[in-house]
Amino acid sequence: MTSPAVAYATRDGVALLALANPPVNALSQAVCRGIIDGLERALADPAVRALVVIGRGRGFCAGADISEFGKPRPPDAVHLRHIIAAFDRASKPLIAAIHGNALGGGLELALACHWRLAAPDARMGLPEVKIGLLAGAGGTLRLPRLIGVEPALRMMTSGEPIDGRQAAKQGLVDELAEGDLEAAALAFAGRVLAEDRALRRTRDLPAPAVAPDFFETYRAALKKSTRGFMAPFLSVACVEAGVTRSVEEATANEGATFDRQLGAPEAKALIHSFFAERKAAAIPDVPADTPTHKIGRAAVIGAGTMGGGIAMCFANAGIPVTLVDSAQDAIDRGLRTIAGNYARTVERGRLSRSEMDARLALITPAVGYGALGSPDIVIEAVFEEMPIKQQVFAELDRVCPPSTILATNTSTLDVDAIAGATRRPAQVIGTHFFSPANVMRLLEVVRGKATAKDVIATTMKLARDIRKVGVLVGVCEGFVGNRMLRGYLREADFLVEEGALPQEVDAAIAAFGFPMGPFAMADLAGLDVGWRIRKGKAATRPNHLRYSTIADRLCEQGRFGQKTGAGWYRYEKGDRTPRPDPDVEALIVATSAELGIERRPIAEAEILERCLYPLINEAARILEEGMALRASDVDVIWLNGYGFPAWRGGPMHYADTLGAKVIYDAVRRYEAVHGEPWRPAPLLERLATEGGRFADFARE
Ligand code: T1G
Repeated sequence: MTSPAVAYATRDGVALLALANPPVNALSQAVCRGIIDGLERALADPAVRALVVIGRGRGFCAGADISEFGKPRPPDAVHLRHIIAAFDRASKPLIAAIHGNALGGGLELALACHWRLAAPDARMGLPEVKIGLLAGAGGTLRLPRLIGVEPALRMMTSGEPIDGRQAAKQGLVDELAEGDLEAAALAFAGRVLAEDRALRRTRDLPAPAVAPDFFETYRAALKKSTRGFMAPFLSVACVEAGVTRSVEEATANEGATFDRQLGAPEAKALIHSFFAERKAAAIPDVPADTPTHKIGRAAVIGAGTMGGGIAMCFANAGIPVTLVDSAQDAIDRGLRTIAGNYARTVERGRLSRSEMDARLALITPAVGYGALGSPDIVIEAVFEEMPIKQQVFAELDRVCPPSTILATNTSTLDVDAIAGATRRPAQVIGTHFFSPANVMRLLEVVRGKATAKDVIATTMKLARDIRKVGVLVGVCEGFVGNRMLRGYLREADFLVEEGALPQEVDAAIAAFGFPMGPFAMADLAGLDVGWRIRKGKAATRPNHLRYSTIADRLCEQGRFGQKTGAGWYRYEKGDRTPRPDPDVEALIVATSAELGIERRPIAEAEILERCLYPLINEAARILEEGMALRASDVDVIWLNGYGFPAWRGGPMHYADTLGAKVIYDAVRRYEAVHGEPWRPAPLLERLATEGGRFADFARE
């Protein structure tokens, strides 16, 4: 071993440098030191005529060790760039043998080798843009020289990898290796030596030619798809330098650009999200080795929009699922919607016809519970009414084997009360999907008072298996996401009463980075959904609290949003563009007059504070109550379920960038004007007083 993380061996005059830093061979300091020591040893050993770099375990190398970013480095630290420069100077053939992931700095290491072999299903990419960065160790210079500027930019600006077959087709790898990769690499080295091939330094390959306006055009197109992100444009600039300036200048420029971006808020936010998603999987009192149940078969009750989307999640993961509804026409409608969703994905070229058919074949329609059989999990997605849910659960409890997990997709109701309708509350859990369920990545996993740990562990694992981000939350009204949303929507309504127009509030929220503002979002979801819930609560609504009636008045006029062609906005036939409607403005102005409110111009800053600070304040309460395990979980929920701008890292990360004191002082200011709904959460007050961060909050 040249270091605890890199093994060194020789075979017939070829040195083997094996990266061994599980789970993903990230380029930690120990790995970097091991590579440099191994290279120097191989170059100094006259018996060694070539060197193969290979990864042990799951893959080749997932790039720089992200967990080391921002941490102090030892004075003699080995930087990846040093390794790349040493590879460039190497006088003996260097061959990279790739299986599994070769990402970021891992691919850059391979690009600095003279030749590359890969397994057909290897995954090669420069995903740095996903953590707000860019390739910083030669990737922006070397990848275009191998595969061309446009394919290279596509990989860098999307962050999406290509597999071994594509890489071979594009010239990124020189040979595909079926079977024993190490043997193939040693054989390849043998041929290189036998044929005395000239060393093929990627950096010395000719810079690919591009049209004079190529980069301008590329940047213009990128603007449309990467709102708010800087990193993709930095990659374009570095690739441009790589084909227009000298290798030395371009390399220095890339390094400087990378180092600057490493400290940028965008990178900090996206690196925070990277680890936040992985942390969300860890439940303090449910150890990682808690036994989980195999989910070999599922069932979904209710073939409506949510039920159909949930059934697709199982089929997409290869899990057979029975889709149950009470009437044939409801089933037929549900299946038509599912088939339509798949057909659109096929049209967009993101799924083959045969894959579509295979997934549809995994969905078995059924009327009534008779055909349920023995599913390992049943997810209920029926009407959002407690008596109906309890009746369904009582029936499922009666007909399903005792081992079956019973899950509810409720978005607002008390999971414990639903569990109470069964004799197996320990097997009952909430699985709150987000619409459209087959698209949205977020899954709020709701832990009931009695939910057993193996049921929690099984459901969290299932979330990963159906490619969702599972976040564990407690039972409270609206769980985490919707509970926080209430304050945001409340204030948006009040801002409109006080002087703003829906399009002004939406513009401010969109400028902050959300895909759309609260009013356009309400029109998309349908105003009648909220209206039904508000009407259901009218009798118990506290009279002393302010309540905005504008949304109700719109609904009384039949304005339910996009589905009726009019809501807060009006919509042209077949066009989803929200258009301000003078009738709505007139209704708003009349309502303000009725309420005796003198309308005033409202600044963007106030709109943002009034909409975002209630989110943060409510999240502080949620954390105190233990309804969320950690602040980063709240971020994962808002990033994956509510469109919070990724480059801001989520509401709690954003709050920590502003500082609790700033938010607390503003909340107090609004409390003085708007009263009780703005009462600061004790945690917010404490962090403001102590100068603490939500990121460091841990519940006693
Ligand atoms: N650094 C540190 N830890 C990493 C890591 C990395 N690069 N990649 C993964 N991990 C940890 C992760 O936190 C988790 O830990 C465990 O490994 C398993 O990961 C100059 C500077 C490789 C596709 O952006 O995309 O190189 O939770 O759960 O689903 O240009 O991890 O178990 O404690 O995600 O199978 C560029 C990031 C770095 C790749 C595997 N590289 N990683 O996915 O497992 S920047 C990346 C991934 C760079 C140079 C620049 C994925 C994966 P824990 P996992 P997975």
